Amino acid sequence: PPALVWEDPFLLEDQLTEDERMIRDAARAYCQDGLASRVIEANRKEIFHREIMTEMGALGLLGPTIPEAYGGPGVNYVSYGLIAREVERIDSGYRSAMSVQSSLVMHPIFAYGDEAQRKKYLPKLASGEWIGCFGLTEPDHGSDPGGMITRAKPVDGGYLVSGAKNWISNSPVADVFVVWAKSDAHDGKIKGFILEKGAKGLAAPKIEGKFSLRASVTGMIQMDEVFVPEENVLPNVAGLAGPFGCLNRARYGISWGAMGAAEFCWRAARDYTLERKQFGRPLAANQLIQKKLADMQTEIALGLQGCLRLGRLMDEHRAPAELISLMKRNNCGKALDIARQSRDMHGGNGVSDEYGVIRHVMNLEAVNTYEGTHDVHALILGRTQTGIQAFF
Ligand code: TGC
Ligand code: FAD
Repeated sequence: PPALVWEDPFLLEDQLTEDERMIRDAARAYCQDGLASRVIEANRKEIFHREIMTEMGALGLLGPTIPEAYGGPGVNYVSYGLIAREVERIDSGYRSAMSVQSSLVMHPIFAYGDEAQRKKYLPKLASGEWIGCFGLTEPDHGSDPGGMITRAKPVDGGYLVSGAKNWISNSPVADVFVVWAKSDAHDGKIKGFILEKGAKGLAAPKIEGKFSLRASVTGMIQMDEVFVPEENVLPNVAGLAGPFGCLNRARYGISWGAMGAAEFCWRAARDYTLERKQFGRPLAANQLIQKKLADMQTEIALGLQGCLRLGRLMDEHRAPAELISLMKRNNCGKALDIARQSRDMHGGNGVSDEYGVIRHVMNLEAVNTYEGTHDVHALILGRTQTGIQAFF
């Protein structure tokens, strides 16, 4: 019988096209050579290295699915997922900065914007010259964004937007803010507004004391009657379907990304326990250790296979939102478990940032919470199979 390739039990590699492998290899090379060396300092000192965005832009990692006419490379969703996996293998904070830019800022401008908006914003976001952020969550409305209180009131030539958004990736360094607000001119429906840095009444203070995703910057968006001209309203969407159309794509990328982080932790646990001797033999010689390695291998292999299938369905426009919830929920939860186990298997060294796993544990706590918490995705899945709404 054929031998198992322990690193890749389902031979995922065989299921990728040559183009997909090339894109993955280019992303991997940049991540291993360009990102890995900066991440310990970035995490320790909470530094967001701004130039990472222009480096990623130059390689076509920002807005990978956006067509070339708007500055993107126009690759498929499987490739986007493979990129997210490589970036998050290094750090979820870097993947966060990238996926907000790609799925939550470029995607809505591309999908819901008009031609002038696409031409104005997308090329500069694709190159990383501009950084974008996405404001949906509010201090009092996280899992229930439909309850938001941010409002847009019509005035001559545009709108005055007032309200506050909380826990917004990239906001303190953002040039472009995609903000979701209830619009008085649209029967109170949620509309997307593009705000620009420097607008009067707009502030984006950093959230201090964040012990997760420290290599990515997170802040608030405070808006006090910020004037937004009519041409900066996203014309082609209204209602929660707008932000959720973006979240579907970001959640999909996170499913792959979380597996990248999990793979790092699994491989680190294997290497460490093979190397480290206690009681006169390698830790890896113990049954308890091998069981943990087997569990990690199994969950990662299944998780990646699920991601690939979901990516193929996305590329065929056949992916239901609830399937994205299933993968986001499963892979984030499993990655967090794997990171915690790996941390444990590293003993005392596991709490040192030199080994990387404690950073992944800290990061994955936020990844398991944002873009819909683990439990909120369970409620989405429960609703689909019972027909019963259990949110309230
Ligand atoms: P519900 O009644 O379910 O739906 C309201 C309207 O929205 C539509 N919709 C979707 N459309 C497309 N894709 C989806 N996944 C959709 N989910 C809902 C739905 O069809 C309906 O449309 P319409 O036209 O009929 O009005 O709404 P609900 O208020 O009961 O919502 C409940 C719930 C839990 C599903 C939802 O609100 C939810 O998913 N909550 C989680 C919130 C969340 O994910 N926030 C993310 C903020 S952004 C972020 O975290 C970025 S971190 C990024 C990083 O740094 O990487
Ligand atoms: P809550 O909604 O208050 O939830 C608290 C707890 O209650 C959770 O365990 C949840 O599962 C549970 N819960 C909630 N409702 C129910 C229910 N009906 N039944 C059972 N349990 C329930 N948002 C953005 O808009 N843009 C961003 O760029 C962004 N970036 C982020 C970056 C970071 C680092 C973090 C931490 C968050 C970010 N978020 C962003 C916000 C994120 O999406 C929210 O934190 C998330 O949706 C959860 O909302 P909440 O924090 O208000 O928690």
